[in-house]
Amino acid sequence: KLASSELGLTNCDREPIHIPNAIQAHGVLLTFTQTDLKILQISQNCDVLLGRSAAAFLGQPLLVLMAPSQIAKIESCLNDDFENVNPLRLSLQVDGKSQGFEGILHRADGVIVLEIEQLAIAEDPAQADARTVNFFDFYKFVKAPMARIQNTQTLAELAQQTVTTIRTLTGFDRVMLYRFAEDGSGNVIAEAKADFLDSFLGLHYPASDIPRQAKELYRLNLLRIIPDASYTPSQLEPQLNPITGEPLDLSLSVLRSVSPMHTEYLANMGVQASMSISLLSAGGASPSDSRQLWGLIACHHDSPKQLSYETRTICEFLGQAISFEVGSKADAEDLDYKIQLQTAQARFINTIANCQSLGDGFAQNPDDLTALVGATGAVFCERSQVTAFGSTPPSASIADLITWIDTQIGEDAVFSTNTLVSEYPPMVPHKDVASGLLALRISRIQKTYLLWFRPEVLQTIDWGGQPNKPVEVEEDHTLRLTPRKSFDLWKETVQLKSLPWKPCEIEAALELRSRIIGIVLQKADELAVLNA
Ligand code: BLA
Repeated sequence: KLASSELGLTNCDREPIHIPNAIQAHGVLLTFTQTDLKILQISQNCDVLLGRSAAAFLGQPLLVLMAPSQIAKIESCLNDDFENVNPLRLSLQVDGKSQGFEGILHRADGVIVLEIEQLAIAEDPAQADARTVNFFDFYKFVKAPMARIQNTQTLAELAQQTVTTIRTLTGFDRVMLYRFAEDGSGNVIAEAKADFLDSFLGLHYPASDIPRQAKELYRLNLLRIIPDASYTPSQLEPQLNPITGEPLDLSLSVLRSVSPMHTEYLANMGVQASMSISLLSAGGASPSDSRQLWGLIACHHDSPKQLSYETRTICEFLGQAISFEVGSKADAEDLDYKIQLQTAQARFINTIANCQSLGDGFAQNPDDLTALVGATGAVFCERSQVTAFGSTPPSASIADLITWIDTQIGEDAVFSTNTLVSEYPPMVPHKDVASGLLALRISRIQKTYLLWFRPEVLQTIDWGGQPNKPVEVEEDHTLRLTPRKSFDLWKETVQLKSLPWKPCEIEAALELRSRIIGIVLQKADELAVLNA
């Protein structure tokens, strides 16, 4: 196990955050055996929250803690899952007074884990009648928000409606929707926040801010809550699970202690409480094609904040429903984009079919020429005649570029890269227009080429709000543990790169090539007939 002093920015992925041997201090965790309900491990803060030290519980039957009727409830679920009993309403004697708690059960490493939390008494909309929440109450809380969410048309509207809904329901100061990209980085695509906070909208952050193993836990456990990030962790006693001799796997625990890297991050942001709701993608039909973490609804509060089990369940439920909506809206937007490419292509083919030469055709409809693959500039080159449209590197640099492209291009006559300037240094001065290149060779003999260009990512991202000053940090802070510094780190990772070319854009280029060849051949036939 890594000690916290050994943790750094380079080994975040290796911190075993599922076995911290400790929990957050607002609740008590204990484990017991399934066969005789004897207590095996308990967190040391039982003396504060339950009024008795660990020694009073260890080795004892559950009866030391709760009434026989409650034990009977647990026993009724021993061979099943605990969904029907969660949360257990516990009324416990603490220092001679009766106190209300919520108990949450799950299984881990061959034992049963019971997590006990004090009833939340915050301003919690779901709280009023949550004590006796039943199906109808639950339905009441999710019905209207779901209808509003389902009525949205675009992904952007859906994301905005989602953060507004979650903020109304929970009262967090800030609620954001993060979307993960293929490379594990992410960005804030929607935000609902209190007026006194600066906006994080449009901010991008690198993959390392939510390391791989943390994402894996958020895939298994759909809601993560940190009610008070300045807590002192409470150790489990004994440290190892007596049955396995190993640390207890806390992957599914709601109280799991937070990585010190992350508590520092929260502290640097001035955030005291946080909650994240997982959004998963649909996943494929085969078991290996499992559901991936698509994004997170991330919530912040500048003072400690706890939510009742019911409100958390409602949030988790909404998260699952939103996952489905988000997935279908994202697919629909992909489809819309493909249709847009096809439409541009159809119009473009039509233009060139009616022109004397390819060059004329390109000159007549340069907008569709670039739109057809989502580029910002294009160059048509025939023999050494260069015609440029939109934002491109200077014509004088094209001949050398094509000589280099000839060494890269494959049998399929297409070559694409989103790191042109690092692969071909002469383009460095032109990175603002040509960080990405999609090249098509139409005819090797005629030396006919079509090149499309894209600018560096940093020029193209939509800055949404004003991510310029999300948080102020001391200059001497050595670790990059704030969204502000993360954003700088993310900028480093995308420097000299363009947005990647999508498979559908590369296909559109290849399709264009075969259509052009078709038109050229047809024109040649017509000429041959005329000349005969
Ligand atoms: C967890 N990091 C998280 C979580 C978020 C972020 C949302 C989920 C937990 C939560 O809800 O609080 C990241 N939060 C952000 C970002 C913004 C934000 C990017 O508000 C931007 C606005 N984190 C780091 C580095 C490491 C790291 C460098 O920045 C590792 C060295 C680790 N982040 C880390 C770990 C977790 C985490 C380990 C899991 C915490 C846990 O569940 O125990």
